[in-house]
Amino acid sequence: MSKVRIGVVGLGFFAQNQLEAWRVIEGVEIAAVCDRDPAKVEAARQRYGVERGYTDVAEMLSDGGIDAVDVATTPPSHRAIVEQVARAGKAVICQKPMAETLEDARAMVEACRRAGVSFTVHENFRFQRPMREVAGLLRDGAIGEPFFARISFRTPYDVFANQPYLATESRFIILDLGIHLLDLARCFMGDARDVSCWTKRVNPKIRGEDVATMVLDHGGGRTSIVDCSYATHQVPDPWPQTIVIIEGTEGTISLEADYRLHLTRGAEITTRHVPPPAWPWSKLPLDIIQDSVVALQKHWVESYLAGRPAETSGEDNLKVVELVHAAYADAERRR
Ligand code: NAD
Ligand code: 89V
Repeated sequence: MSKVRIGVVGLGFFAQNQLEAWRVIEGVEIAAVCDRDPAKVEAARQRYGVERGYTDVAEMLSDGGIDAVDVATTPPSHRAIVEQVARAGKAVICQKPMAETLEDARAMVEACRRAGVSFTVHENFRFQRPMREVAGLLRDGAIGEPFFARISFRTPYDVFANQPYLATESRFIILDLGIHLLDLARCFMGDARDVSCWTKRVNPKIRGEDVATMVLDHGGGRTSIVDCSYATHQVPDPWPQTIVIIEGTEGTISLEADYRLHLTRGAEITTRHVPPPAWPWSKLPLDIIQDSVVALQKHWVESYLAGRPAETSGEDNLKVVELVHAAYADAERRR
């Protein structure tokens, strides 16, 4: 069977993980790479052995020979590129956040629906190995009916060193990082119908908020707390690990630092170590994120070949984008 031919657009900091991942996944090939910066195109062509390189998405699409486009550019460009790819009739994967505004996100989902192309958001946190384990325990009923969750990501890590654009955005932590955690909350507790939110900027050198606390109502008395901070003094720094606690009618699941997963039922506790598998390009401590990229892209290939939407389809991810904007609106109202 012929391979699925991928065109990767945006060859910056994070795309390197996506390119590495495509190379180890069976049944796909990187058919072309594209970035508006010609030096990045040349570097990616050399490094990943890709014949075709472009500085313009339209040119890449009109040359054909591509089944799907993997968009790894920064958010302001996402809508235009996704709409362009949809018009060309190709499947599209787009990095999170799908868009900066709800209006753009809705338009993107609609454009893909109208064009009849599959649209997936690269929302990878739910594909982290420990998160798959937590979801499996919940699915198996290991803690009965979950009624409370806390999903927490707190760090002093200097995220602006690799992603300087994050320091100048008026909205930072919820849109960039909280979005992953809100998706995890949905994955574990079901869709949320309401969110309350408090935000704060601690770092005076950045423009947006770097601390957020959100409380979600999942219906039926089920609640979760989603909290994140890039301003927390903590040694050792857990970045980029997410800490999870889920309480249920029959037990508690707790994912602690260093991938220690505890299951408590009554007076009994069992503990397992669930670190991510290592890949040749894994670089601690980002290995947890790097492996989740492989897992998401593998899932995408399976879904694409089976003709079904991926778990993180555009339509599904719209619910996370809605939560992000509801959280900002609530935080604004309180201020
Ligand atoms: P970056 O600035 O390092 O790279 C973006 C690249 O896109 C640049 O090389 C830029 O030249 C190129 N680009 C921008 N607009 C373009 C256009 N219209 N046409 C062609 N090329 C264009 O950014 P980054 O930090 O790699 O972030 C990229 C995306 O990845 C963002 O959406 C970010 O939120 C996401 N990200 C996701 C994760 C994750 O774990 N899922 C982690 C980090 C970043
Ligand atoms: O998703 C992000 O933008 C990254 C992280 C490494 C936390 O995944 O900052």
